[in-house]
Amino acid sequence: MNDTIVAISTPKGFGGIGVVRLSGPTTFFIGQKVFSAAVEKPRTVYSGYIFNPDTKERIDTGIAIYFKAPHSYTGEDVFELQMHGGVKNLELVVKVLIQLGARLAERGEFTKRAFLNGKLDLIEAEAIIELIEAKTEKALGVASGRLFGGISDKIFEIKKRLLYTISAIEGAIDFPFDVETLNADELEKQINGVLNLVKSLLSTYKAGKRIEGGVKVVIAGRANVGKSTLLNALLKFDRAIVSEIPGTTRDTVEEMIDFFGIPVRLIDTAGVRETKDVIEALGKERSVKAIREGDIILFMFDASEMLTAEDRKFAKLTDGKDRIIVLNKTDLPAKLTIKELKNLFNNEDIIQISALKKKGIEVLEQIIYNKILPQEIESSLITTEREKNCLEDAVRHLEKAKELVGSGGDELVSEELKETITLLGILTGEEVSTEILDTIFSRFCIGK
Ligand SMILES: Nc1nc2c(ncn2[C@@H]2O[C@H](COP(=O)(O)OP(=O)(O)O)[C@@H](O)[C@H]2O)c(=O)[nH]1
Ligand SMILES: [Mg+2]
Repeated sequence: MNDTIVAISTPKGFGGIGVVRLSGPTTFFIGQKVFSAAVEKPRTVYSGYIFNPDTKERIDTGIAIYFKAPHSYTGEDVFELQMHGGVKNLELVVKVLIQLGARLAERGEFTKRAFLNGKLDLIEAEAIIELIEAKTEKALGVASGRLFGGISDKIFEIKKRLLYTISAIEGAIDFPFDVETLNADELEKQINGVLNLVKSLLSTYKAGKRIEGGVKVVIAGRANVGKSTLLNALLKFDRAIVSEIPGTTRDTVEEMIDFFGIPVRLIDTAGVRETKDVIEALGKERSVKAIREGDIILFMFDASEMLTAEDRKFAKLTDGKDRIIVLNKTDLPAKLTIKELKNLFNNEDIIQISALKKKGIEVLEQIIYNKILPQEIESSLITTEREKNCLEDAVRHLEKAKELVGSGGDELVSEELKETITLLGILTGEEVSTEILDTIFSRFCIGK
């Protein structure tokens, strides 16, 4: 990190304020060169104008703040120029700073430097992007919990307990007469304690992923059962085209909604109908894909019609998925009863609605919510697959360690516990590879 990076840190567009940020060794030298007032002290606001030192051309007025290493976001020298929130003025200032020797920052490079300088761990760094991208208040809450160390503290506690156990085992191995040995029962108890902590963290993944990443709820069923009508009822405004002619929903229609705090992508699929119509066939393919990729399927039936072969085809398509059976058009005389459906879908949630008359929608919403988040959510959740994989590997090593207790090979137990510590180190980023780092920080925007 021996070069100085620069980027516009505010979103591209017109706004009240725009910020250009520099970080790296020559930051102060370069920043001061383009700013009219002498920036004498760090962490102090100076007002002045920004200019091109070569041409003496004034670009904008604004304020400058200098953060001296290590007391900055990145842990390096940082210089911030706050100007008017235009596009061209900010771009020109960046151009001038690049001419003075700075380099345009890569995506997430400021945060990457902060991580590499120990300002935050990898979980906290990832929480920053989750916070920026949060689509609902619940998602924001999860991201802030992680940013403020909710997960990192738990990992630290787990590591501390593992180190204690390892030192007890190894002390007993190296100094058998001086150190009280841990008997097998005590050792197993300690490993179990850690195992439970890791497992409880792991169990937060489904909720964490769903709240942070969102949930795909797919409305499926044969043509004309009322899928588009239900989509509109759930969206609370008319979005999809509703028509009496079967097969009018040609494509999948998607809409992102804030579903009681959870970012939900609602997807209305076209009916899977045997047809020569090319567009409809295309829609059909997409709907099969949507069902496959959906987290939760609302599988709809028409109460005013007998079951058809097509309904049964859908039953196959949605089998094994997390689904809710929805019996629609219950305002019409019944030809398909809930009893018949119950026989077909034993032990599954079946709910009766009238999408058109908006009856039963609130109950359906409650059931969808419970399907998305079956348990009360905890305060600290893991949200990424990377975290999940690390913790799953940790569980495997801890279970192996437990098996080895009492076999006389305490060194082997200790080895497994050390492996667990390594995995936790990967999780918080102490032992992480550059490839993983690059993948994580490339998700960020430039200037962050
Ligand atoms: N009576 C009644 N008609 C409905 C209901 N839901 C949908 N419909 C009608 O059924 C027809 C097909 O609905 P649509 O939403 O386009 O079905 P899709 O093909 O599954 O998307 C339209 O004429 C809707 O007005 C309902 O609950 N009751
Ligand atoms: Mg439709």
